[in-house]
Amino acid sequence: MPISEKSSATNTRLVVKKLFARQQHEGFGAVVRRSIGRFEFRYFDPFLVLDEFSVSAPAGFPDHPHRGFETVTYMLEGEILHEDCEGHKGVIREGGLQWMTAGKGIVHSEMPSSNSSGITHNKGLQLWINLSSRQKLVEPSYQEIESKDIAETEKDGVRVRVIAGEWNGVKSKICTRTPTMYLDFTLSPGSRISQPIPLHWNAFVYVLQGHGHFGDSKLQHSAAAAHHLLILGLGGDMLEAWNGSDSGLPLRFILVAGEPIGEPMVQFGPFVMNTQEEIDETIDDFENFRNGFEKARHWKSQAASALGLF
Ligand code: FJE
Ligand code: FE
Repeated sequence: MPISEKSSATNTRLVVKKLFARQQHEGFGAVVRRSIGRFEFRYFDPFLVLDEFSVSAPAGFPDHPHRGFETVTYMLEGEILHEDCEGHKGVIREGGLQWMTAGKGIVHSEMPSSNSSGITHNKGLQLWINLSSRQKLVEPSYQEIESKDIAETEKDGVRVRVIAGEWNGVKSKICTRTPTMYLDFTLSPGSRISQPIPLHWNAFVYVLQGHGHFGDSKLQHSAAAAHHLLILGLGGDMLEAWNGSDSGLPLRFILVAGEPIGEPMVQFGPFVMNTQEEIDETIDDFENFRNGFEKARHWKSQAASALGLF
């Protein structure tokens, strides 16, 4: 093979699966569009769930536990108040991010804040990322970033917000336990990207707004609009995406990639472990307030108390 041909050989990843995320009810009167984690698409190692959620007070996700993974909540509109049984509390505002490592155990509530009563829709994305067996029982921790502190750049009609990883030398402050890249792109009409993706990582696109084309502009590509999940095949290290709309609307999507953990996964609702035995232990720990769930014994969130829940 001539050297020039060899050195220019990058493989573009193609879309191998496309799913539309329908609305479903979850939590307490909340609406989610679940793409990863639904019956037909249980697990995309290391990703367990991707929900595009919408909540209007008094609905939300009152007191519930987690163990064995991380939740990443990225607000698109409005805000969410979170409180946990360890006394950690805060508001995730529009454009802001909470990266929560549940680890050995967290019980928390995620509800629209009371001063958001005028906001009819509090919308965002919640991604559940699995942890390797070595990290499942780490101490819980949080990384929180306000919108103004999220790394953002703009070039040739492309705006990128770097949630995790790096783009063109712009780095996110988030430290990922399971190696993850999470980018929020907005492409103005006519603009395009050629985006490197680590070779063996599982990767997907979720479209938030507008109409885009994804894949290889010469070989094969897929068109998609809002609420569609596109799974990218392996065997490539690049994604091409472009906004070919004549509508004049921007195209907004997230591109997420993660290093597969490659271990057995057993999920029971908000508990994700490696074996059924560990799930049984987890249920036992939760019911008896042990091994990470101690503080949940006498705890009830202010949000749940205010609503008279439980
Ligand atoms: C959960 C049902 C749930 N998606 N998106 C069962 F609704 C939840 C849960 C959420 C959630 C919370 C936010 Cl803020 C956003 C979400 C599901 O809390 F954890 C279980 N087990
Ligand atoms: Fe939660």
